[in-house]
Order: sequence, then structure tokens, then C-alpha cells
Amino acid sequence: MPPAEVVPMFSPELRRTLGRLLALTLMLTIGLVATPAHAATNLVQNPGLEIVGSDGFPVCWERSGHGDNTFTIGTTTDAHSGSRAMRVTITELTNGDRKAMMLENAECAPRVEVGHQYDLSVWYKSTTAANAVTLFRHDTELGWQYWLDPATLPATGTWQQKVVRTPPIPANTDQITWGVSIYSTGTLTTDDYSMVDVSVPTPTPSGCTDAIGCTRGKWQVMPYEATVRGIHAVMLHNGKVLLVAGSGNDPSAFAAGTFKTAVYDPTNGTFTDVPTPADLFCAGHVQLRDGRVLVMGGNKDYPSADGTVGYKGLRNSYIFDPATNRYVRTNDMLAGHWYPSATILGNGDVLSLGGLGEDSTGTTTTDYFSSAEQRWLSMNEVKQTWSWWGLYPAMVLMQDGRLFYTGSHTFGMGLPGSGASIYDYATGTITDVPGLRRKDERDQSMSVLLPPAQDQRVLTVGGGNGDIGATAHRLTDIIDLKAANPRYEPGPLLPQGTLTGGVPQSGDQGKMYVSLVLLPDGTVFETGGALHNRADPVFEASIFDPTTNTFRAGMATDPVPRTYHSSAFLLPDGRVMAVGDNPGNGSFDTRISIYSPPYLFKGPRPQIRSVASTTWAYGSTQRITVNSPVTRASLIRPAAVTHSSDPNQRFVELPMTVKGTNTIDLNVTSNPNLAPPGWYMLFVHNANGVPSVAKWVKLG
Ligand SMILES: [Cu+2]
Repeated sequence: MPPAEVVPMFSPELRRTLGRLLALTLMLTIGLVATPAHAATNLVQNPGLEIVGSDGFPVCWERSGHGDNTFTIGTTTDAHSGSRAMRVTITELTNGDRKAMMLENAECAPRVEVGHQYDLSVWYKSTTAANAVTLFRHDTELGWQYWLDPATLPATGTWQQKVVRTPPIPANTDQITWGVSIYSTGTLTTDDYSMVDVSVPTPTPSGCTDAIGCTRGKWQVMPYEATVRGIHAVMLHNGKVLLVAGSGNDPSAFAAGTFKTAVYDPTNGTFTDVPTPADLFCAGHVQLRDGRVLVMGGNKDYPSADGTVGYKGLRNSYIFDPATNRYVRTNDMLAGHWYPSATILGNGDVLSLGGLGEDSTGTTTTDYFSSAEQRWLSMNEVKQTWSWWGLYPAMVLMQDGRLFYTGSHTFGMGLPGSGASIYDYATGTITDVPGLRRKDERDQSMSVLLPPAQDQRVLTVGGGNGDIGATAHRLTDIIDLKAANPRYEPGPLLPQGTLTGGVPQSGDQGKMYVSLVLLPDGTVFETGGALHNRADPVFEASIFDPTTNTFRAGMATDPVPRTYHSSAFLLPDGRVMAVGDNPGNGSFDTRISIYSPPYLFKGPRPQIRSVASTTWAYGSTQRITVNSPVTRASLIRPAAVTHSSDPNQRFVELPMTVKGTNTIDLNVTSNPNLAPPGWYMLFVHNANGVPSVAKWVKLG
């Protein structure tokens, strides 16, 4: 895996000065001035490396990289065209990488426009396959930052061209630089770089097939109801949905030992009952790398009649197999967990934290499931911090393998600290993260890793405080986990909706029990929620656009209230399904609603005609064919959601190499922390944002 950071060889000031001098040389030499970006203009300065400064090094380029290695970076006459190419040779390497990069300054770094996409092309030869295209972006507020590695390059003894399309340029970005890294011993030669704006103007909405659907989308309440209380929902890789109720928050069902699970088929509306071995009500769940579902914890007992003892957590754990529709028991966890977190790591293992234990007190034991050994590790095998994380703490895997506790949780207010933190399991350290507003009013808020996962930004929305009955608020906060010292910054206010009877929300009124669903066009659908603890449903839905950090308000609203014990999630056909509602009177709404977003009313959908392989390796290139031009491809991890909590949900960009209209090579990340192993939904979408139906692929 290529390292994510580059330590400059010169101080920033010296580098800027050198850059200006070299750029001046460049302009004097060939009279080049910056040209505005438009199609077919090569935006790379000195792309053939033919113009060198007094030091013999190509102007607008620099030697870069880091780590403990022995290397040379300079020009060679072994060129693809002209008389010079760039050669990077590493003769000894303990760690790190080396590369020639475009200079990070105003004159040399290519200028970009937010939302546009660019085809990057380079000719290269390499004696090793340990090469990657590496991108940096200039943030107008934060300065130069590592962005992503959109492609890896195989070894080749003859000149080969690599072309890769960038994701849409993120907000606040005005320039990018890039180069090719080598991170093993060997020789990499590059030449004839180019960068071309390939953005297609967004078509006018003449493709609209339905004026209302086109702007607001449409909901359909199914003409049947779920056979179980849909408190937990898992999108299975066979296209069906696992709905887990356990006792379903019904003490009489618990007393009778009646625990329920059903597998729902959205294509034909059928339900298949699954024998349920324990009360999996308020368990945790996550897909394992083979697509089976690991379920941990759950409800050992309801509160005592006199209210002095609360809910108790099970130590039981099961694996649900979609091939057989059966649960198989694993060994027990170290501690009971009622409302545990469940996060899959880059190696396929699972960390589970928090919840209530067998005696109803808070569980401070870390539980760790080994993918290789298919068991929960014993006490002496797990690194313990004995920290109290609350209930359903939202733990998001970061690209460096650490976990980000977003501050979203269920109940359990009043934890010490700033309300968010970074947890490094490897070292057992927990670092407070500042900036989250009203940290003690984040009960039943929701957090999501924004598209694309490579940008490492998390959005946290709404929440309340069920313990004191506080009114849910409209705050959203956004954090960039790539920053040197990440901190939440205020995001836009959540749009307001209406309460029962059509009463409009006012002032600070927002929602708890909110659902956030990543859509295949790279936006986030926000739906459902309530103003107070198990009361006052809010009818409001919007679409958040991560490239502009804004909400598009006024989406169609689910006719069914979706408050406590409700969830919404993406179906592989691009629609959104919503289940559950468990208001304070103890009733439960088993209706199913399905939302068709506006993109399904904007003309023909592109189709993925073929996928060369459905088993994908990290760092590989995967060929697909489509029936019409597409602008973007992604992998979306299928939902495993409950209580506004699905910290494994993610949209992983697949930078494209376009081989013609209908053949596309997809560049798969080499970093398993960006896309943990497992089954994913592969989507493409066209210039109008209309997505395909997904194909299922297994990564890692
Ligand atoms: Cu619950």
C-alpha cells in the first residue's frame, strides 16, 4: 500500500521560492501563460519534461517522497517522446516511497474547477508493480493536502499509457498536483503527462419523465406489511433484506420466548421466517468478508418491574448465513452487549464496543472477532482500554486503520470529553476530537462517512436527549479526518419539515432518529425522525451534496412516521427502503415504504452489461462494459443498520480509465481500510446523475 503522506525535500518557503524561479524560467523559455481550463487543453505544465532549469531538473517538477530508502530522481534520455523522461530509482528500501511531483505553487500546479473531473494520463515503464498515481489537492482554507491514489500501475518493460479519471473535484479546491510513486526497490520511468477536463455540462432536465418525481422523488407504501418488527435491517448480497426483531421490544413476546427474524425479498414482496435462537433485539451486526452476517449481543432481560434494574445485555453471538437462512452460534463474547457497536476492520476482523452488560451496567470490555479464526478472542488476546463508549457508539474505520467515534450514539448522554474521539486499537490510545456542538444532545443522531470514502469526511446530523426529553435540534457538523488535527466544523442547518397535522417546525426544531443513506450518485438522502423522545414524528426529507456542503430541501416525505426503531437504507436497484416505528405507546408500525429518488425520473438508466470478474483484489484494475456513456463508478457497502447507526456504510470511489464509450477499467483502491473486505454494490451513473442497477462484487 503506498504511504499517504509526502514529506517535502525542501522547506515550504524554499520550495515556493524555487517554484517561482522555475516557473519564471518556464514562462521566459517558452512564453507559456496559464490558460483557462477547457476540454482538450493539457493542464500539466512542462508535461514532456523537456524544459530544465539551471540545475538540470525539469521546471515545475520536484523530487518528493519520504521514508528510509536510497534513491535517485532525475532525467533520462530514455524518453517516450522528445529527449527527456523522468526516472526514479530506489536501490534500497526499508519503508516509504519516492516520486517526481508537480510543484505545489500557483504557477505550476494545474488549476481545477469544483465538481469537474479530469483524465490524467502518463506514459511509463517500471521494473516493479509497486507504483501508484498520487494526487494532492490545494484547499483554499487548509492548504495543500494529500487527496487520494486513484490507480496502481503494473510492471512493464515497454512504454505503456495509464489513464485514470479523477473523482469530482471537492469543494474549496482550486489546484491539484500529481505524480507516480514507487514504493519498492526498482526503476520507474515516466514521460508525456497530460490532464484534460472531461466534464460534460449537466444536461437541462429535459430528460424528466415526471415533473414532480424529477424534483422531489416519490414514495410508495407497500400494499403489505412486514411479518416481523423491522428493528434491524441488513442488505444481503443475494438482494434480500434480513429483518431482525428478536422480541421486538415487546416484553410479552420475551416472556413467551418468541423471537423473530424474517428474510424479505423486495423484488416480489415475500417474507421467509428464520428460526431465531435468542433475543437479538438491540444486538449489533455487520457483514463479514464472505457476506455472512455476524450478530453480537442482544437482550438478556427487560427491566425489572420496579424499575431499579434496566435492560441486560447478552454475551451470545451468531452468524447468519444467507445461503441457508439459518443462524449458527459462535463462541460467546467476553461481556454482555445490549446496543453494541460493530465495525469491520481492513483485515476483516470486527471490533465491538459499548452497550449494557449482563448486570445492566455499562460494558467497558472491548470485544474482538477474528476473521481468520472465526471466533471472539479471549481476554488475554484483546487489547483493553476499559473505556465506556455508551450505547451504539458510531465507530467509523479511518483510512489509517484507527476508529473515529463520531459522537453519534443512542441514550447514554454525559460521557466525558468533547463527545468525539479517535481510538487507535493498535496502541490503545484515545484522542479527544473537538468541535462537535451540543455533544450531550446527540442521542439518536446519525453520522455517515461522506462520499467518496477517499475524502475521509464525516457528517453528523441532528439528535436530541431522550433522558431529559429535550427538543431535537437542527445542527449538523462536518469533520475532515485527513487534517493534521481533525476537528468538527459547523455544517448547514438541517431543513425543517412539518409535524403531525401539518404544523411547520420553527426555530431550532430539528430531529432525532434521523436516517442518512448514501446514494449511488454520490449524494446523501436524509429522511425520517422525530422532535422528541418516541414522540412527534417530523415529516421532512432532503438530499445533502458533499461537493457543495448543502442540503437540497423539499424532497418527498415518507407517509409513514419513522421515529424510534426505524431505519432507511439503499436497495441495489437505487431505491431507498424504510422500516420501523415504535412510538412511546409501545405500538409498532410494520409498514414498508420505498423511495424512488429524483434520478429515477430523469430518463434512461445506464446498464452495466458485464463485469469481467465478481471477485476483486485490492489494487487491481477491473474491466466492465456499459450500454451508454457513464461518468462515475463506485462501490457502496450494503447496509447493516439499526437505531440510526450504520458506521460501516461507505461509498468508495472507483476512478475510471475510459477505454472507449462502452468499455471502462475501474481502479480499485489498494487500501483495505478505505474499503474493508466483503460484498459491495457496484454502481455507475451518467452525466445526468442517473445510476445503474448495481452488480454485486466481492472485494478482498
Ligand atoms: Cu432499541
